[in-house]
Amino acid sequence: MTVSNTPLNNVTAHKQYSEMADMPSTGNAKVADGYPTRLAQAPKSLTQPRRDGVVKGRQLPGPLTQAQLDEFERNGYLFIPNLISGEELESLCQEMNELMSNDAYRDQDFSVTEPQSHEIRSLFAVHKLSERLGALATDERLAGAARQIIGDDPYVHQSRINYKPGFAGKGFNWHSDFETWHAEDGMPNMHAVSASLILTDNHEFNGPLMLIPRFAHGICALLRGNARG
Ligand SMILES: O=C(O)CCC(=O)C(=O)O
Repeated sequence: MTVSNTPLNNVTAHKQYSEMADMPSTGNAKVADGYPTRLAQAPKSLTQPRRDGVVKGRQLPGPLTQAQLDEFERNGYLFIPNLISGEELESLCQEMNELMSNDAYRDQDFSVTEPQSHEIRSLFAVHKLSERLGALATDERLAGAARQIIGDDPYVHQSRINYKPGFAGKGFNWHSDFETWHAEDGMPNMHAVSASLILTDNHEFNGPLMLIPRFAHGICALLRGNARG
């Protein structure tokens, strides 16, 4: 069910980074940025090593096997076919389509609208716009996997639907999610994981999400003005 009139600011506050057990308070001390980016000049090496562990909660209970955690540790991603199927998949697709056809969501600061067709291309904060999608945030298949990877109770930093029709509309430039969260949201460390639910068929010709194996083991520093498009 879509909660179309949920005010976006009417939400319970989430645990902040500074409150997390493994984030010591710095008081007024200056802390060196472990992942400098958006630089004025090209650094000697554009890639920087990762300073945080990749899989931090191996010992925690959850849906991922040790072999899956190994794969995540090795490649920086894990692909789980058919995680969602049947009626559940149909109802999520229906919810996605209802959200996209809600005129009130066009040209909002939480949506990206295609300039030509005026169709919604991305919707942000969907765990607050939709109860159905919000429930996914606490679904053990996702939250449990996130807990095993980050080694901590997860919360949602950001959620979105990317509609990405094949052959039409704008694409997504190559980017690192962490680089964006670090530079734009102030996320200090790699203490987060992205989960993408692919709800429609993806082929190499209709705009699939493409990942670079082992890229999550480091970060690529960007020059100023060179952020994602
Ligand atoms: O779906 C895509 O191609 C890119 C999605 C993505 O990386 C993002 O929204 O940050």
